Amino acid sequence: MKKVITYGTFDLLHVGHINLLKRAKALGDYLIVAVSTDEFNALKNKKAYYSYEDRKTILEAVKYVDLVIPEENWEQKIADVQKYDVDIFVMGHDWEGKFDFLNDYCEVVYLPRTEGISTTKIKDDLMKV
Ligand code: C2G
Repeated sequence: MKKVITYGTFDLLHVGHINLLKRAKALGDYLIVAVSTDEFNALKNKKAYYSYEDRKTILEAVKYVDLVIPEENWEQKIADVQKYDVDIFVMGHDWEGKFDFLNDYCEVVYLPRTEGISTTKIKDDLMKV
């Protein structure tokens, strides 16, 4: 079984996230999503609209996702890859190069982002309504 992992906040889930999750799953047989906790989001200077628990529940309902785990810090990725026996680490290409150190542990794949959509854009557009 080829296992894939990806990380993110995944707030206000949108087609950009779904496209990422769909392509990540297509690279293997089992997709793990590490969702940023509310505390870790604060470290990323992000304030999600949905709580960690709600973002976890929403992602667990996505057909491409097999397991959701908490992302609590920047340092957990190597341990996660080893703990879950991950073959491929996937992120959107806005992170290009940032996680190449994982190449010692698994394949690292950066996928093109979906243009024209982001959680920030959704929030900004709704402010204009
Ligand atoms: N994404 C995408 N297209 C978009 C928006 C997001 O492909 N239009 C991808 C991002 O590149 C990322 C994933 O969806 O791979 C989740 O995006 P965010 O929730 O914004 O994740 P981020 O805050 O970048 O957290 O340790 C890694 C961090 O936790 C990543």
